[in-house]
Amino acid sequence: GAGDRSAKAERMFQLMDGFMTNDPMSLQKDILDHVEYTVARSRFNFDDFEAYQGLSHSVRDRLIERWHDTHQYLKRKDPKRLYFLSLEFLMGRSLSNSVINLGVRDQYADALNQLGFEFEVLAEQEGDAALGNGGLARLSACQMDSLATMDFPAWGYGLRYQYGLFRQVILDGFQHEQPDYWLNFGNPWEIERVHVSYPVKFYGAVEEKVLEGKKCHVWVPGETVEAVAYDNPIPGYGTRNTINLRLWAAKPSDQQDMEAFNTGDYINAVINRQRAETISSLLYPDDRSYQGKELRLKQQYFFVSASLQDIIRRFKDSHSNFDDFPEKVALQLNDTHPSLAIPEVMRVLIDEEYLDWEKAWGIVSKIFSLTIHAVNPEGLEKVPVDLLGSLLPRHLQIIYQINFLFMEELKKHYGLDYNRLSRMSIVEEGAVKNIRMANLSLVCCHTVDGVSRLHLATLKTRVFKDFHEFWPQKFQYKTNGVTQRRWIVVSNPPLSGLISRWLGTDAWIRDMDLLLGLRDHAEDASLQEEWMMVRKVNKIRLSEFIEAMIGMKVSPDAMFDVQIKRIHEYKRQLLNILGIIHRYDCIKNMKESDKEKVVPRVCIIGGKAAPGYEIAKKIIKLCHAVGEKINNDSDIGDLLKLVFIPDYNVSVAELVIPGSDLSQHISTAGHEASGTGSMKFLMNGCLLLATADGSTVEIIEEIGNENMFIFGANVQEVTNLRQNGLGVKKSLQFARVVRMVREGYFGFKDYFKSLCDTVEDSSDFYLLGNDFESYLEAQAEADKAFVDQKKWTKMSILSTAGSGRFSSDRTIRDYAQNTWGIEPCKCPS
Ligand code: 8GP
Repeated sequence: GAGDRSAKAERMFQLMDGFMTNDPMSLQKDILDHVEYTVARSRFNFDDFEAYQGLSHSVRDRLIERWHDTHQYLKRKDPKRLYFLSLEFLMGRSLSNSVINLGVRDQYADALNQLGFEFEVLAEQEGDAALGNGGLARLSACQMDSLATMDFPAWGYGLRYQYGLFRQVILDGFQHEQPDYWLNFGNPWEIERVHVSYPVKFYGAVEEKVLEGKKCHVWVPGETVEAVAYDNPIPGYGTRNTINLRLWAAKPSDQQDMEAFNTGDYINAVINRQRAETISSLLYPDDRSYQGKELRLKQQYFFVSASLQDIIRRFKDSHSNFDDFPEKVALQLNDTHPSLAIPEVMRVLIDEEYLDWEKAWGIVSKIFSLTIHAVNPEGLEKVPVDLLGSLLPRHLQIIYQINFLFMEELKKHYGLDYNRLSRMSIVEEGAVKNIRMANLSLVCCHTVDGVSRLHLATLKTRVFKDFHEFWPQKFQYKTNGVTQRRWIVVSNPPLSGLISRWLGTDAWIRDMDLLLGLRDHAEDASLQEEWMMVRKVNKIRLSEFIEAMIGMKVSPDAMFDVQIKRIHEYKRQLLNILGIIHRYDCIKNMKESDKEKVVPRVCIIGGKAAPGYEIAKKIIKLCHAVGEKINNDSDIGDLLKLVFIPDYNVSVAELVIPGSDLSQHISTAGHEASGTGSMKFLMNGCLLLATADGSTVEIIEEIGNENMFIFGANVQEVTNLRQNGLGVKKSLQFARVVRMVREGYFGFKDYFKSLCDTVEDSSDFYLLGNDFESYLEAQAEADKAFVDQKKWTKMSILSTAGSGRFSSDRTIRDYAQNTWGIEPCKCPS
C-alpha cells in the first residue's frame, strides 16, 4: 500500500542522500571498484587501458547523476526545448573534457597519482569518437558544449554509426582507407537505453480509407526496423546542467514479417532480419558532395523518424493537443540532411493525430529552422523522385502537396513566370526527376542561417537568390564559433593557466569577451616572456609527437607553419605545396652566405581526402613526394622540412594547434562558408595566413590586418577574374614550380599530370596562379615578423585577446534569441 511505498521512497532517499563526493579517497575507491566490478580485472593487477576504463566509468557515474537531475528539473519546468538534428557529431575524446567541465580534473589527477598513475597517460588511452567528417560535424560538437554550459534546455539527435570516419593510412605516400570500428573496446561515455526504442517504417504502399466520413491515408510499410537509443551525457562547464546527445542504432524489429518465418526458411529469415543493422553501420565519408544513395536516404529517415517519435512522445506526456507545440518545440536542421523531418511531422500530425492540412502546416511552418553549411549550388542535396517514392511513398505525396501549394502562392505573386517557378520548385524536372531538399527546407523553415556574414551574402545573391527575393526576412547569419573549453582549457593547459593569472580570473572560460583584457598587457615584457615559454613548451610537445608518429626530428626553434583540414581543391593545399617548392628552389639556388638569413621552417600538412576524390588523393601524394626530396637534401638541412601528419582527427588537432606559429586558411575567396579551424588557432595565439574568405573577414575586423598575413583576390576580384577568363595574372615563378612537378622533379610524372592540368592555363578554376605572387609576399612578411620575436609575440597575444567573438557561446546565444526562442533553465546545485 501507500505506507509501503513511502517507506521504500524514504529508504531510497537515505541511500541516495547527497551527491557523489570528490575527495581523493572516494575517487580512488570508485576507480578501483570499477576496475574490479565493471572491467572485471583484479585491483592488484591492471594496465593503463584498464585503469582508463575504471577511471572513465567513475567519471561517467558523476555525469549520469547530473544528467538525471537536469532531466528531472526540466521535466518539472517544461520550458521550450531545442532539438538539434544532425547526421554528424565529431566529439573526439571525452575524458579530459568531462573532468574539466565537471570541475574535478585536479582531484582525479591527485587520486590517480596516489595509485601510481598519471592522468595524461591514461587520457591518451582513449580513442576518438569520429561520427562526422569535418567542419560541420565538429561545429555540432562545439555547439553542444555551449548549449550545456549556458543552461539551455536542448537535446542533440543523431546516428550511432558502428564505423566512424575511416582511418587514414599512408603507404608510399598514398592514402589508404581503413575502417574505424570504434566500439570494439567498449564506449564508457554512452548509456544504452534498451527500453527507449521506436519502430521505423520503410517501403510499402499508401492506402486511402474513409474514417468517420474523412479521407485518411494509411501507410502500410514493407519493412520495419527498430531504433534503439544510446545516450551521451554532455556536461556544461561551471554548471550542474548536463544535456543529452541521443544517438540511434538500428536493430531488427520484432514487428517484422511473421510471414518470412512461417514459410519455413528460418535461416534466411534470421539473416534478413540481421540486415536491419546496416542502416546505422557507417558514416558516409564524402564531405560536401552528395550522391543519391538508398542507404544514405534510409539513414536520414531512420534518425529523423526515431527522433520525432521521441520528441512527440515527450510533448504528449504533458499536453493533450498540439496547440502549444510551437511554444514548446524548436527543431534545428543542421544542413539539409535531416530535412525529411518536415514531411514526417506533417505525416504524423495528419495521418496519426488527425489534424487537417492547414492546422498541421500552421504548426510545421513555426517550428523548423535551418543552417546551411555549403557554398555552391552543386553541393545541395537532391534525391531522385523514384528512390524517395519507393522508400517513403507517403512522404513523396506530402512533398508534392507542399510544392503544389507553394507554386500556387508563387503564381499569385509573380504570375506565370515559368523560369522562376521551375528554379524555385521543390521538384526538379529533367531526365531524372529530383526532390531538391534545400528548396523543401526553404519553403518550410521560418529561418535560414548562413555561417558567416560573407556566406549569407553569397546565399542571398547567388545560391538562393530567388528565395531571398521572395522571403527576405527568412535569411540571417550566425557566424560560427568554437568552444574555448576544449580548444584552450583542455588542449592547452599552460596557456589557459597563463591567461587566468594575467586576467586575475578564470571567468573567461564562460565569458570569452574578457580576453580583451590581455590587450593592455600585449607589450608587457614579462607577459611576453611567459607567453613565449608556453609556446615553446607546446612546440616541444608537438615535435615529440611528430617524431613518434613518423620518425622525423624537427627543431622547435623553427617556425611551425601548419595547414590541417579536409583536403579539397578549394582549400588549396596545392597552393601551399607549390609555395614550399618555391621556397626549396630558392634555398637550393642560394649562396651559402645568404642561407643564414633564411628563417627555418617546419611545414606541417594534415587532412583526409574523400575515398573517391582522385585529385585530393594526388595532392596527398604530391606532399609526400616533395617532402621526400626536401627532407633528404643535405643542401637544405634544417632550413626547411615538410611533414605530413597521417590520420588527422580531433585529438591530433588538440596537440597540433597549440604548437603552431603560423596557420594557413587559404581557400579561394567565396568558397569557404565560414571556417572554424582558424578560430582555434587564433585562440591559441597562432598567427593566421589567410585569404579574405568566410569568417576570416570578421577575424580581420576583430584583430586588425596588421596582426595577420592576408593575401589574394577577394570575392569581387574572383568574380571578375572568372568573368574575364581565368589565369590572367600568372607569374614566371608559378610556371616554374608547376613545371618542376610536371617534368618529374619529384617523380611520378604521369601520376601528377592531371593535377598540374587543374592549375594551368584556362582551367585554373581556383585561381592558384593568380594568387601565387601575393601568397609568396605574405609568406615573406611572415618570415620578417618571425625574426623579431618581440613583435611576433605581441601579435600572438593580440590574436588570443581578439578571439572572444569566435566562441560558440556567442553563436549559441544568438541562435537562442533570434532563431529558436529558448531561454536558459538552470538546474539548482
Ligand atoms: C563546413 C564548411 O565548409 C565550413 O566552411 C564551415 O566552417 C563548417 O561547415 C561549419 O559551418 N561544411 C561541411 O563540413 C560540410 O558541408 N560537410 C559535409 C558533410 C556534409
